[in-house]
Amino acid sequence: MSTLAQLPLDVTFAPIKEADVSREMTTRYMQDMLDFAEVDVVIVGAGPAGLSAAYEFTKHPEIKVALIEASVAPGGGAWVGGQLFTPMVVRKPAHLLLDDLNIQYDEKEHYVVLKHAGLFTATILAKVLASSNVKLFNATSVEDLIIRNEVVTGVVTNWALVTKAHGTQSCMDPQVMEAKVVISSCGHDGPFGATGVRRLAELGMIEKLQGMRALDMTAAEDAVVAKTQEIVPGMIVTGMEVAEAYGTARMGPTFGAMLLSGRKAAVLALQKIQKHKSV
Ligand code: 48N
Repeated sequence: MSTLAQLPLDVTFAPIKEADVSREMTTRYMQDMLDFAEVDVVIVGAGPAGLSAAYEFTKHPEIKVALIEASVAPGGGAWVGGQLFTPMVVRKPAHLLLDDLNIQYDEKEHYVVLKHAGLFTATILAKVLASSNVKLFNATSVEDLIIRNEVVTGVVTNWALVTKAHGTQSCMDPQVMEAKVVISSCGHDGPFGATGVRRLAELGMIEKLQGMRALDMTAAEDAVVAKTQEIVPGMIVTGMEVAEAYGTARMGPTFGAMLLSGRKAAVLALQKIQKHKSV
């Protein structure tokens, strides 16, 4: 029998040793930790901006990327459109990234509407997970940065549940991951909002955060993409973390800037790595 259609409804699974299941998971995860202890790029945060950056890297299999997400479920704010309504609005020309992903949408003159935000998130996540060079470490948080001579050279990680429970035990020390470039896409919201730029401000490496301004869709999306950049040597900021860092307006329930900001962050990181290689 070789297809699901041929499979009877009642089946008998072959016997299995429980320890084998543990060994399969443990060996693969530990191998990933060994293989990704040093990477070309770490992306912190797998919301729409981080996922769009990760998707761009799937087109460059020679670049090793670790995508780190504190939640068990990646996606950030991109599982709903706004106020928990599920359709997603993406303003043109960001629809071209949806075309690249072969995602269907309703087309209007200046924007498109996906029937469910999850259609974007599940599709782009599937592409990232299927890639040979981007590894997702979910349920893992970036607790701090590695900084050498004023240059960001990696991240400090821990299990996200440990990060949230540091007050309960001492010495739950973290892990580390070295990188040529860190892309910070930590968003503006929730318990981990903007953690990358908040840490830079605490360390005095950037001015205090400007904080995102009130909502102005038309101005906000252009500004977030325009200000997606290397905020300090070694770290590129993207997505709504840009608004927190530079005080641009928020855009509310429209996602085009997240998609193109993430893509821009990846291209800037690639240029940085290629420049680094050519010297
Ligand atoms: O969705 P977010 O929060 O962030 P973005 O920038 O990818 O997209 C923003 C978008 O969802 C909006 O907020 C929309 C456009 N609304 C705008 C508005 O005006 O209201 O995703 C960030 C992800 C989350 O999944 C976090 O869990 C994760 O990053 N994260 C982290 N993961 C690991 N370590 C950390 N330190 C960390 N900080 C955040």
